[in-house]
Amino acid sequence: MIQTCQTHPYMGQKPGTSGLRKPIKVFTQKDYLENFVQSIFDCLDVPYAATLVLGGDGRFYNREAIQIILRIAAGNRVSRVIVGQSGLFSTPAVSLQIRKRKATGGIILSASHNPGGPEGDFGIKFNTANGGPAPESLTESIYARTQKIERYYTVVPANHIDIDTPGSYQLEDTTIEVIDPIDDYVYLMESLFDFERIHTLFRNGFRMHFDAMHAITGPYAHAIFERKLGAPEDTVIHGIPLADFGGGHPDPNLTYAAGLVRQINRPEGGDFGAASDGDGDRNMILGHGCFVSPSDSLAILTANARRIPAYQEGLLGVARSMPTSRAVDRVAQYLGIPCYETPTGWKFFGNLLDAGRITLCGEESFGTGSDHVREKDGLWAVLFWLNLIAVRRQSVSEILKEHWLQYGRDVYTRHDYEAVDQAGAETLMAQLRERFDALTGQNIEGHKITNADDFAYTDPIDGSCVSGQGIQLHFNEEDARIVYRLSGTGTHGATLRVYIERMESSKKRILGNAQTQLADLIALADTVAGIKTHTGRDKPDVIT
Ligand code: VG1
Ligand code: CO
Repeated sequence: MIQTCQTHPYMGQKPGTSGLRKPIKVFTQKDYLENFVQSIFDCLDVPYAATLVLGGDGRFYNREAIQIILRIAAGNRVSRVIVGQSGLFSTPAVSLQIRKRKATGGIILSASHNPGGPEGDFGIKFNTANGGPAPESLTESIYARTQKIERYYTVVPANHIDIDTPGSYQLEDTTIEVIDPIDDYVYLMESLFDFERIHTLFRNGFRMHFDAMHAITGPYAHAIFERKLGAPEDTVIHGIPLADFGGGHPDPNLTYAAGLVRQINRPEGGDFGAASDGDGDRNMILGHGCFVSPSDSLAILTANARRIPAYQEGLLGVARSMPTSRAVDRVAQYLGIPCYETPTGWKFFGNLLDAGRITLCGEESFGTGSDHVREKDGLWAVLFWLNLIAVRRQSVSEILKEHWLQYGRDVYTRHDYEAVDQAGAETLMAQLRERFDALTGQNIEGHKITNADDFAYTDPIDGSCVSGQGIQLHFNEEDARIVYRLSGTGTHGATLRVYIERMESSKKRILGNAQTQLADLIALADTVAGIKTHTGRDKPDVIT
């Protein structure tokens, strides 16, 4: 029943920061998905000997895509495919299954925080045997393959596998195992954190709201917080995964999860709020009347790791992506452990984790994780915070405040200009690059640019190099920095991200509002780069 189908390459099947993401209308074109998946198999050494893990965040087209991929896997005589029941798996849960089953890799169907539904986005990501996102070298090979592809292998007739019922199925030579996507993940979390202590916290009346944003973490969160940890039944909100995420934008930040923020900040709103994104790898942490920036969260988890069962022996080292604030660097220095600075994207942490150089890592974009899997992990971060609160018996804002008083505060903000004109955004970046020499040493409105560069990275483990990862203006005299980069996950025009930070150690100012504290640098970011001129926007779409 295996058939060879002729096909033609599509231009532009180039994976970005995290897999291939396109509007659903692009993905559903004839053979578009087939081409990309066959290109993955063409880049695997021995596809027929492979075990693959497969699942997605449940967005529109998830179910159809699963069936297509199963047939192509069978067409390529892949030995075994492990599928999450109903085609569902969170990104960290896929990472876990790949590692647990010693699989060759996994395919994740998600465009993460991008909206879904018939007008939204779809995405596909390949993870390798360590459970982490494919490195650049592999995504480049897959992309090169998509440019030449002339055929794919599939199974005809197009029999459907019953992915809703756990069990074992056969499609030609391929065994398909449909498994519960949640149990193993819950078990892993129990092995890392003190569930007994968190249970006691809830028993004593601690109130939390977790916003699953109608995305993949709903069922995981019900199982963990309400059933395992005894939190009240209304703890998880928007807990039913929907193909269009209820029309929302499943991105846990102050703009797209504003409802949760309002809820927590009401007088009786609760002690703790958290949210995750489309595919369950991001997290937002809120206390009553308080927001923990992801950069601060990484620093606080690092400083407190020894209080958590899984990390009580201490940390081997930590890493952060370049635009993430330097808060964690200060903690690493205090602890005397190495701290690495990597380009944006989780794939760059993989080698450091595999080589045992780091235990924790994170990004400013609401991503935090550890060596327990090879993806960032939203629920893991929430459980870490709960465990910490249970041990320290303090509120989120007390923990945050104490941290700042000890280490100083890297006051931080990110301004996103979404879906702006591509050419304008590229000109902005190009003009900055041309002016590094001229900018260095310049004093603009009382701020001295001590150095300007375009971030480049050499992987300390395999020596691979990447460049052009974002423009940094350093203001060393005031311990400040402005970073400009273009997003690699958007699907419309360009998205400009501007990251601004400055160290504040004056006790009087340490608790101030970030937008106010950084107002001078925010204005300077526009003066230097001409954001308004090049994007035509006078304010960002999202401020975090
Ligand atoms: C964004 C974030 C980056 C993150 C990536 C994938 O990329 O900035 O830190 O790793 O999304 O996250 P970009 O190129 O748009 O800035 V996820 O949760 O969308 O897989
Ligand atoms: Co995500």
